Amino acid sequence: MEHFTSVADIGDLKKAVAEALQVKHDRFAWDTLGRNKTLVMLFFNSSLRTRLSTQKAAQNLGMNVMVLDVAQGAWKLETERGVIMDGDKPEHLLEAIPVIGSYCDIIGVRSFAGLTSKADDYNELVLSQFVQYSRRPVVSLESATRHPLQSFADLITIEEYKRTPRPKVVLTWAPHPRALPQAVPNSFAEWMNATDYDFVITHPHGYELDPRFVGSARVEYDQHKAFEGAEFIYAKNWSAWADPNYGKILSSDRSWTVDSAKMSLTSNAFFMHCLPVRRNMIVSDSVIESPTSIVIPEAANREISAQVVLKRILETL
Ligand code: AN0
Ligand code: CP
Repeated sequence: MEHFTSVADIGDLKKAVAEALQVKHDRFAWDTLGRNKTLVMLFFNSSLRTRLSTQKAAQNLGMNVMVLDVAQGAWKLETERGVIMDGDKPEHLLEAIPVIGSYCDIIGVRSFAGLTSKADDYNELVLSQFVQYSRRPVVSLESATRHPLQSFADLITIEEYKRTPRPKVVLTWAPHPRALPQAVPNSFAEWMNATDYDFVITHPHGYELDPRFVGSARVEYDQHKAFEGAEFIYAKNWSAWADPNYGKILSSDRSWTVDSAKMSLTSNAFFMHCLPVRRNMIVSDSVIESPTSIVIPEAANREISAQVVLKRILETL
């Protein structure tokens, strides 16, 4: 594996899940593979899970890890090409990227969508510069349009918990007070479309995702109908993608919150969310605390997805 930025980089999903379960069975079996190799993780945005799970995964492989929070202590970085740098950003990505690359063997980058320019976000303005200029394998720690380490962990979790070979998996929009990117739902859709599951997306009108990510998924605007017979409910908020409302909140309708009444329409579905989650906006306390809530094992699998990705990259270095 050269870079890891989308489902296309992981190849055969059955093989990837089998490798993940092998790693999970004995995560220290490759503890010399990363000897004298360094991972730098660069965060333009906050993180709890990605930061800890990816660092843990790298340590399981014997790697050294350095973490830089761009907002705390580093120079503010200009990302646009051709600007006169007379503002508050003293350094350009074009210097910062090769400098960081000179100190490490693999670079992880988290850079969310700005939600102001759809073109910048969907052209992956920041991530693509790391791929182009770092001369190092780049691992997405959530980019403007995708969160593949999350989606891979989600897939592993569904494979562990599914009760039928082709479960009905429902991605549902849910309300949130702040505008959030489409990266998590885009990526989840991309990974689910690469499986043979029965995959359904439900959201209010106006929250249509980019058709390139929706792919062959069924879109059902009636959330109750979508939940019928579901075996997995995957909740997430996202802001609008369609023009002219890109990045905007169109609805904070709490009738879309996932609660026990809605879960009772499902086939005793497991509840999933990538976290962090706002309780009683996205999901009720009773659902997230119920025995069918698998958000904690889902988050735990972030260590496993990251370890498979780092292991595969290390095997090519
Ligand atoms: C981020 C998002 O929605 O993309 C990160 C999720 C992993 N969530 C928030 O900013 C709350
Ligand atoms: N799910 C996830 O990526 O969480 P963090 O934003 O805490 O890393």
